[in-house]
Amino acid sequence: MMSPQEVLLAEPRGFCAGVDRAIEIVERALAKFGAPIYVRHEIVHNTYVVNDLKAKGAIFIEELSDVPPGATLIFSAHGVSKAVQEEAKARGFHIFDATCPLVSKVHVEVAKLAQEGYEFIMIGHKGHPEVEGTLGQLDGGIHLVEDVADVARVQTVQQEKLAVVTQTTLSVDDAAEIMAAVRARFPQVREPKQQDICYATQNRQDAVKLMSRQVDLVIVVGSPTSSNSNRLRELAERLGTTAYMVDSADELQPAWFTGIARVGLTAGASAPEVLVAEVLERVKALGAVSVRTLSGIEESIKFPLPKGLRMDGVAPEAGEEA
Ligand code: 2E7
Ligand code: F3S
Repeated sequence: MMSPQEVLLAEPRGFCAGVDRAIEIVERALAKFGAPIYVRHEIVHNTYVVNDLKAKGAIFIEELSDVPPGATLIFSAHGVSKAVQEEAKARGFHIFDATCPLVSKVHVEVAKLAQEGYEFIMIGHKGHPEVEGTLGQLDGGIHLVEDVADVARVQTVQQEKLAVVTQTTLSVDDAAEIMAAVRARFPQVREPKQQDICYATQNRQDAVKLMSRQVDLVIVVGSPTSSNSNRLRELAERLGTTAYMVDSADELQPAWFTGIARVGLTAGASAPEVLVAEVLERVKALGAVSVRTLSGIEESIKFPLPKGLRMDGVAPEAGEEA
């Protein structure tokens, strides 16, 4: 019986700039203000990250009524609706916003075009916190479509000023197909200048496409709630390669590797590299003797921290309180 011989690592994989920043915001808030620090929703959709921050004194909540008066509150990387933002302000919390700047950019675009009288179609997954946050930038006027069939069902008030926005972590291929259906039904629709699917989603999907062709099995490290991680697993499977998503190395089942020579390994944007290393060790223990990284696009993007958390532990920045 064949056991795994080689592991191919996808590149890029794992943390994106928005996740780096969001986790850093919670860690710096803990260091600067002390525990507890309240976080609305999982800061990013990863069990390990959330448990690690819980151990350091973060408390994750969904309802603002569970946050005590005067507390420090952080919004997750996925963003929040105007209603949540306003309620948090009204309750007087000390707020830090860990919304990914690429999500905030979509929020700003929605607000700007709404001012000009636009109505919207949003391509996204119902119930996902990013989608709730973006839909909640306006009091209605954004029609959510999840697939091509939904496009036919949209009932707009007018069609002269109609714009499309999307969730940042969609399948690039699905989004293109849905976008084509939107364009076919509403030829005058305004599309985002640069698509809303973020660079990290695009790059991780491109890397999985390249890798899938060269392996017999793909393992994606990611939590079940992580949209972008699910898309990576789904993409490999659609390309005809068996693929599993695991939250940690413990979930790997030796039976998956029976008759498999090459294993491809990647991680969603919210999955830490330490988990990838643990999975890699486990696959090596099952027999893999060589490990190779499939070099891909290099990511250098970094997002600045919010004002008030930009200290480096030595001296405050100019104009900032110690
Ligand atoms: C925020 C946004 O936390 P994630 O797994 O989130 P998704 O949206 O993929 O479920 O990954 C990082 C992240 C991605 N997009 C955070 Cl808007
Ligand atoms: Fe932002 Fe994309 Fe990461 S939206 S949080 S850079 S996956």
